[in-house]
Amino acid sequence: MKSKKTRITRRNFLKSASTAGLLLPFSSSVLAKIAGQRNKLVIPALNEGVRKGDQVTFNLKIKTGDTEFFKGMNTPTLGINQSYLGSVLRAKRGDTVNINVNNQLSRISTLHWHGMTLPAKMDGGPHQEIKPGETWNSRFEIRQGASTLWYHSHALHQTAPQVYYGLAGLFIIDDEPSLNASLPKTYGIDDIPCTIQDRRFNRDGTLTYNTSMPDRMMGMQGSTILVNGVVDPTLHAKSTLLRLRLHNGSNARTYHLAFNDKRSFHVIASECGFLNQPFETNQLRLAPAERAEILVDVSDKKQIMLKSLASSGGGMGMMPMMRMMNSSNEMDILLIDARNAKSSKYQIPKTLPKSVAHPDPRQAVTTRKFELEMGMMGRGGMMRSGGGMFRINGKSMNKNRIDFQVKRNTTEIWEISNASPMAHPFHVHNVQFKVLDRNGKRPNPSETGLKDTVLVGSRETVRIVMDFPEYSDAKVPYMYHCHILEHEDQGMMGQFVVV
Ligand SMILES: [Cu+2]
Repeated sequence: MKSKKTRITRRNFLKSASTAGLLLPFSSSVLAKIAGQRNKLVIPALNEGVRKGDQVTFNLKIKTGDTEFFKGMNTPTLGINQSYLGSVLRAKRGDTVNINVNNQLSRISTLHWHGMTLPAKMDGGPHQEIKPGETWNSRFEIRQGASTLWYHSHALHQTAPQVYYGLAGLFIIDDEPSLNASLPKTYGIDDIPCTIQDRRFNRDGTLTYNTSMPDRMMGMQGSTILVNGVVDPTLHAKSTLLRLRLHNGSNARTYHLAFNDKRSFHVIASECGFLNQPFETNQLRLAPAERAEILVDVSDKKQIMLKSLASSGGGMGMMPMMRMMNSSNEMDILLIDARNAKSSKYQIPKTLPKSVAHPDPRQAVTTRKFELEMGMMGRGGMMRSGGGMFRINGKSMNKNRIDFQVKRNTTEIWEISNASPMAHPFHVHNVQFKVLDRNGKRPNPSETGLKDTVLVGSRETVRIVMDFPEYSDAKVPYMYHCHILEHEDQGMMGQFVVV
């Protein structure tokens, strides 16, 4: 990915978005032929802010840009301090971060710190709109453990297109146990951020975002995979033991990750922290907004392809048409070329750092129920009148409606049921939760760490438990929502306050 200094005006950006529908999308293989070769994986710039003791200041600019995904073609994009996506922010538990976000777009935007525990007015959700030209200041103390969080636009009804065009980046949190751990931790060398996205391009290299009916129903998916904004990426491994921070930054696509030679790898962390111990597997499901850290042993110094396996769009029994739309073919994600890798001083550890206590379901004071619904039919096949196509507990998002109150410093169990014919990744702001069970069964070991997003399959009920921290604000709410961004924008979102 190369970026040009050329300023792209809002008019150009809008024009490319609006004419997109007139152009036929290219398949990724055709574009790969144009590119003629694989591209080096870009490691996003690391932004550790300006530090004075434990006070860290970040200055971020949301702006339009021009990105060369394909040789000789400029794609109008959005980015944070760069043309597409943002640099990787990094801070430590105990730091107070002071983030200035300047919006250089000619439309409203926001930046939400996804996975972060913080006061509601610092969250960067739909209630912290940044008007064109204005700067929003977000200041909070980092109180949670080591984790790979991210940040992205959360503008009401505009999140999906803004993230699609590039408003997202990673936010890494360190703590003493993680910094002292015997794990690969040299950024860009053996500790590699990987933001995985799928996009749809036109023949002229512009991005397509013309959501048709199926795109609105299933969420926007594309046939071209980007990792850190790079098409057909190759990671030239410098070490024989790699720690990949996998991040699904896609609007709607769930990946079923595996290597082409079926080699096993070790999952060491989920969204908000380390697992109790490394979990060995050869396949990992990653829904939109989910993250996982994995260790991959490439000491055989081969070239291996990280792929997403074909999926059947499971659980779509009642709607064959939608099942067809939702099923996905096998896709190449990232080629790892380990032929020149140097021997790592690390090995797969037996144990992992213990950063923070996990919530205890025995402490729960309340169990709340959430029903995810889409389409015209509500529960029991009753036709819905009003309320929109995408709902939680029968209601579409309304910025002026607070759905419920939570008491600070308490523990709650949330029971999320999905009556719709497709899976939805459910995300809760401000908390790190633990998955208790799926339809009464224990979750997969890769889901036993702290999380902020959980995929709820069709006709599945998932129970999660979480501690609500001490922050309270009777007026400014936190969000809970589906992280298929088109669903979120169309109303599959609600609001709670902590008092
Ligand atoms: Cu959804």
